[in-house]
Amino acid sequence: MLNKGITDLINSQINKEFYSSFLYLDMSNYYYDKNLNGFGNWFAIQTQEEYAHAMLFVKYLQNNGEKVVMSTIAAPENTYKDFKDPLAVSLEHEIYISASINDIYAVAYELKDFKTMQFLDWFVKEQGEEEQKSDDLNKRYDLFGVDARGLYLLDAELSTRNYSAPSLVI
Ligand code: OFO
Repeated sequence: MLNKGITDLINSQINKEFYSSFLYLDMSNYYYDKNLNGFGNWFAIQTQEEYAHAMLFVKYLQNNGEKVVMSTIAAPENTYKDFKDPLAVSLEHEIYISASINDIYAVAYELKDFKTMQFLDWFVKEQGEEEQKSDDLNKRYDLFGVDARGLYLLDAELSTRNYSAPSLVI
């Protein structure tokens, strides 16, 4: 069993993770539509990762005998003004998700819910890596993406990214 406040926050986090998956699929679609298939691939893998995160939170509630409550996933805005825009939006989004996980952590800390804190430790680290990865992509785009040749090479590099399942097993 978990505290009701923690259960509610995790249910809300499940929705945020599914929204993240949805948002990144939208970005992937945007790039495929522009024939930037490497960027499309990079975001398609982000989509898979976010889906896997949502399912880890689902499993955590199930393992603790708590009810999983599904709620409506909002539609992404889908108004990208240029090739850089999804990269900037995704960095902002990762920062928002990190703050959301930190908020759950803070409540678990208050409640001395060490089990949830231990579960969230993986996500705290993962978010640090996600922010760094996204920031790095933004910076590389600024350096190389502004001329056609650089954009072509960066797109080719991003097409080599493969999916690997989360290292957390619960
Ligand atoms: Fe769910 O990993 Fe980032 O957002």
